[in-house]
Amino acid sequence: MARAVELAARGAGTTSPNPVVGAVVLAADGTVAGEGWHERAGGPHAEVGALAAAGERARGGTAYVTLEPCNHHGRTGPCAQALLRAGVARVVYAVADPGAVEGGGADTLRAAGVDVLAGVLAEEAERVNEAWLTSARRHRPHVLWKVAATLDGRAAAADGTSRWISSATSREQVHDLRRRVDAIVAGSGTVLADDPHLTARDRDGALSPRQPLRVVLDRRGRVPAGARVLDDAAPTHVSRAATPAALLAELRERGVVSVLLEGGPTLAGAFLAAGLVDRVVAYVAPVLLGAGPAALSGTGITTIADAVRLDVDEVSLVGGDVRVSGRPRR
Ligand code: AOF
Ligand code: ZN
Repeated sequence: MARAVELAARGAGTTSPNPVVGAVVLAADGTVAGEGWHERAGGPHAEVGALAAAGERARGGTAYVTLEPCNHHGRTGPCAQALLRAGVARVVYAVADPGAVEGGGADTLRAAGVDVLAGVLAEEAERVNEAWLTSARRHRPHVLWKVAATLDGRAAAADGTSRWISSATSREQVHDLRRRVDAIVAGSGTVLADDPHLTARDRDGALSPRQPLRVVLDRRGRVPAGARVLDDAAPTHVSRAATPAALLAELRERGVVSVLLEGGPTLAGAFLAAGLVDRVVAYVAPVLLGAGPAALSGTGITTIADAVRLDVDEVSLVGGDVRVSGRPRR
């Protein structure tokens, strides 16, 4: 299953609106007979790739899959049936498919006499597929809030200058984050203050082949026609949605599964206050200012008992910055 999770990760950034899924098929003697992963929506499911590679060796064998095999006729046939046709004796999967139509593959397999085991390495498989699972369970896009701040929690100096607080390596990593999401969201305040481009670029500034949708929340129509975010480097959606929830509903309508929330402090505060931040990635730079705007505001929190606390699952050093990633506790 650990290998299946590794295979699933190969699809990161290319499968939307579909999940990332990995599969390994063992022959009856326990040797690896085939591997597969899902590469893009509309393409073959992970199980189908692994079964094709295994051929006749799948008969009497075991399939390890990171997501419960599907039960539906969608763009491709149901994997539960493909596993039965291949004569697999045992299916081990990590996470149940929350889909009303897609789910239920485990029951189909059990009813046909296959030995089914669920929940193996569920935590790892949840993590690799976090965006899609959140979207499928909550019926709204997954929201990752990325923030860069000084050690004393500021996003800029008192005169508004902010280039640069975080390291060059941290800023490159942000482009990796952008490449993996369907949409980047910023508020009109950030667009007016920084005139960001909100595109995914490589080291020498060239645009990545796949660009996320740029989204600007501009309730009062303040964004000027010449803003860089409105150029033709990538599609842009200017929204007048009244709340973060309404904005996410609009984005879901457009097929968005994952959102990177980038700016600024007030918009992030509104998302947090609404319980609509699923993961925080903070680049904390070893830099002190002592004055200047906070990296987060407008949460409405006034007392320590109401603080948003994170369950941190990753801490690393990135070009001298401390990168902290975690999920707000609900
Ligand atoms: C995938 N890849 O490897 C597996 C999936 O759009 P369709 O017809 O390809 O069906 C997508 C659904 O199938 C998906 O939302 C999930 O419920 C299930 N399993 N999907 O894209 C895969 N195993
Ligand atoms: Zn399938």
